[in-house]
Amino acid sequence: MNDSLIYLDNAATSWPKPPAVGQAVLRFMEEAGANPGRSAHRLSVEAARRIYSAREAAAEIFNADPLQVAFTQNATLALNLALYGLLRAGDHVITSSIEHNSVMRPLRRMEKDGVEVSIIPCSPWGEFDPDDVRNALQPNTRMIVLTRSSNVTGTVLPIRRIGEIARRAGVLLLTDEAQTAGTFPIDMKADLIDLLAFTGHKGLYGPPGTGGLVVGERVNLKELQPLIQGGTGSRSEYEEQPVFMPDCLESGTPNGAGLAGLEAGIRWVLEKGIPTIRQHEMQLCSQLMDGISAIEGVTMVGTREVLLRTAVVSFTIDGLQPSEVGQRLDEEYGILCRVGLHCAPAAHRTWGSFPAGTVRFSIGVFNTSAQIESALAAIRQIAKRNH
Ligand code: ALA
Repeated sequence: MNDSLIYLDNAATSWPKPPAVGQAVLRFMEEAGANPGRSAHRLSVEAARRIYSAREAAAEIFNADPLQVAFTQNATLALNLALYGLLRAGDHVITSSIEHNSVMRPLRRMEKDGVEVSIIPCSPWGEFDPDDVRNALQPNTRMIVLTRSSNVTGTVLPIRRIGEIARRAGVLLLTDEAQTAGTFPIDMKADLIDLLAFTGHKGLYGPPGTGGLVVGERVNLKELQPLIQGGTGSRSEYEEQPVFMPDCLESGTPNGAGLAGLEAGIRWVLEKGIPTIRQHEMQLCSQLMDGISAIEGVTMVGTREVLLRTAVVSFTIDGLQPSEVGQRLDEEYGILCRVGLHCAPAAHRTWGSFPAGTVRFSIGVFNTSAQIESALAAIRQIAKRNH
């Protein structure tokens, strides 16, 4: 690891990972590298056992049951499985104006195929009124799909209140937890979530290529059309896809080594405790926001209220393109962040930062207060040089 780097791109993927994650990947390859659930020999059984153990860990962190967890390669695939799996022409779906393209692009495509889409606006200050969702309900509304937290500004949406609205209306609630799994308390049952999409490589500190869709009991599996069909190692005598979880959504050889790493990441997060992780990240986030708001010529976007956000801070510097700022931060200061539109043009329109985008710092558990001070000093210098 390069200690001189300051990594502030944890919303894209977390780095570094706890050492246990890489060790678990290697152990899987060396000790259980066979194909799980396919063969009956000891290595295959061991691979299946380790993947089930990862399923238990994922279920624990979201308060679900292990067999409700279908692993995918990322949150995008999980969201696509839920959206394409359940929405049909003539259905209506409600979403927000701060979604990532992993939600917006499938919905825009499905609109062309006859799915009706309502987009509930979030204010530039992060206010999102659950009553607007309630008022948008129609007799043909099938689903509400919402990110829990904007990947651009960290703004958190009131998922539990929307869950209550969805339950009362008999509508499914799908949440995008790409930014919140591992960084924010999530309880599938208490939050009244029916489908929960997560990625493994951000706040859960697993390897890239891991994630999943948690499918709650209100989802009728007979209505959930699998996007991908194929070998599952189960019911091999049938040429039709099984209709039970997780096999209905998990075709083909899984990423066993990655999932072993994901389990290690989740167990590490569980042991540290999400409240402890969140407190650390939000302390640094406050330090960053206080510092940035005191710099002349620098404008932050989104809400400043720490209770209503995750540790993602977006800003612009007068007279400079975000890409120029990002390049200077990297080349001159060794500070790594993400600039531009963050695959979320709708969100940037909401925050008023479209089309140029922003410079985004996203904090992880391994960042320190001293690193935030260095990042602030760098922004001060860049902003000053530009005046
Ligand atoms: N969606 C990820 C991000 O916000 C990749 O950077």
